[in-house]
Amino acid sequence: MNHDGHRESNLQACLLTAPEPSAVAVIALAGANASHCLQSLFEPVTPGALAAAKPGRVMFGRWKDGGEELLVCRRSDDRWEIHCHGGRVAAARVLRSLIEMGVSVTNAEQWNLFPEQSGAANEAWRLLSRAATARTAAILLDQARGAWDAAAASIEQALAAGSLDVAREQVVELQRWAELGAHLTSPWRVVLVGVPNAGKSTLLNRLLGFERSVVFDQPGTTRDAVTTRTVIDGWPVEICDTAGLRQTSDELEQAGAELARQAAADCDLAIHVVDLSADECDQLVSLPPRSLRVGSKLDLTRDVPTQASNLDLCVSAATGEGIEELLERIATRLVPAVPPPGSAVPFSNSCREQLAAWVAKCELTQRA
Ligand SMILES: Nc1nc2c(ncn2[C@@H]2O[C@H](COP(=O)(O)OP(=O)(O)OP(=O)(O)O)[C@@H](O)[C@H]2O)c(=O)[nH]1
Ligand SMILES: [Mg+2]
Repeated sequence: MNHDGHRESNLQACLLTAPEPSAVAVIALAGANASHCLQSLFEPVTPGALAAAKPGRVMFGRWKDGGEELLVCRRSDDRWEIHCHGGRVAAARVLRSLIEMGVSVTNAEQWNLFPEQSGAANEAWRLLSRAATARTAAILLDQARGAWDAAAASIEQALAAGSLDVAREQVVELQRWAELGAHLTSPWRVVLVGVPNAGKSTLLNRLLGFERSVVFDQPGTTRDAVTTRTVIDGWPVEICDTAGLRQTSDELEQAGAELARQAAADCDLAIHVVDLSADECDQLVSLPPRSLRVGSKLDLTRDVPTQASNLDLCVSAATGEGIEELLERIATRLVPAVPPPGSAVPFSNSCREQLAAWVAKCELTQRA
């Protein structure tokens, strides 16, 4: 309740910072009566009416419940931010005081940081905190700054004017970046498959630059799917090392092989590791359409390997030969083209739904 005995039902608050403890927590408060509400909860060191504070004004003072010293900042006429200690207790106390005043608390996923901007731009601002690399963040930042909105407006305008060809051209351009847009906050999945002892785990460790997977000279070492996140050419990638595939009656090994097959069927790129020093040719793996066949242990083969004609490239995880090229090949398979800076990229579910609707209107084919 506020001091007049009214619930501040038109006010909303949101914890803008991550719920984990940090140096500072930021809580937004928005609504026509926000200054009034804050006045009854916060006591500025320099006495004065919060309602008279200009946007941009930062005030130091005390939170009445608990007495914590903190800052409040007026962002606009009807928006304030409360910057308190970043521990869970401090942020929870501020939120509790607001709830007791009747303020409703909104999930950060629904909060529009910049109400004057579009829903898509606000969504891009929200997703930015989940971008794993500078490269994906730059693409999201373009969308937050209006790249998607500009493309959307232009397509709607063309459709409204009946210029189907103009709209179609722009929609096709957006379709080009749909897959990239789906990976701005979640990594591409790359899976290493092959027979036991092919050198998958050694290759994983070499690609990562540290010892993640156990390597041993006996076939059947890796029993589980071992997943690790990394960055390749600025793109977030999750690499999965798997159990070797071979005919076996060992149930444990079969379970590992089943996991490997599932991972290979459900990935963005499968790397089939083929041991160049082995006698038999490995035919056990059925690969998804997007795959690379990589010859391993190049250092052990003196002559040009006979299997090399079926392979995309050969590497030695032991010496590092071919590894840079493999990394480049992985990057270009995952992201064959990069949108120029400032391009619109369908980055969220709502963008993808909007794109699908335009595709239908333009009588284009939906891409998977
Ligand atoms: N000389 C040489 N040996 C390698 C290379 N890569 C792997 N090896 C060796 O090959 C053996 C098997 O390597 P792993 O990486 O464990 O093979 P894997 O495919 O993960 O095997 P499983 O987990 O059993 O399926 C080990 O003794 C490695 O040291 C390489 O590039 N050169
Ligand atoms: Mg292994």
